[in-house]
Amino acid sequence: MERTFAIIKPDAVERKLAGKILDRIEAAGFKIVGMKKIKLCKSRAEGFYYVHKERPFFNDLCSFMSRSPVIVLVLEKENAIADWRTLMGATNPANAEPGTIRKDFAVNIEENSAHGSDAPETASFEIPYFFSALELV
Ligand code: IDP
Ligand code: MG
Repeated sequence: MERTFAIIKPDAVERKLAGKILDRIEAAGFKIVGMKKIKLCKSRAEGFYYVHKERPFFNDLCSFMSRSPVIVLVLEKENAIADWRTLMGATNPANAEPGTIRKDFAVNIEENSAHGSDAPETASFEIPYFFSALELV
């Protein structure tokens, strides 16, 4: 079993798409082991995305991620990291496969509805950034 970290981003929560995305997560065989709705402040978003701090979109990205609530999740299944990225689709919805979350719901390359860890080391940073062990059940 593997765990990954996911976010239903502000654009999706604002448009009341959280239920549809959670339905896809469960239908794909993920177990939701952690879930909460939170509002990021700008500095917490900056800490989360620190690997992108030199990128030109960093400031806009952190403003977007902190403008309204998100739903943070820990998802468990075999091959969870790769399978969640497949279910989300490509970063840019214009390049995402049909039937993926980003193809169906994303507004654009920034407001792309969902986040997923890209590797085990990333998940090991991202999960404890938002959850204590006691919150994972
Ligand atoms: P990922 O979310 O598919 O792993 P990353 O390259 O890690 O993509 O980028 C993190 C987030 O930054 C993206 O999900 C998206 O919200 C935003 N982003 C990535 N590239 C761009 C860009 O070229 N312009 C604006 N925002 C971007
Ligand atoms: Mg990424």
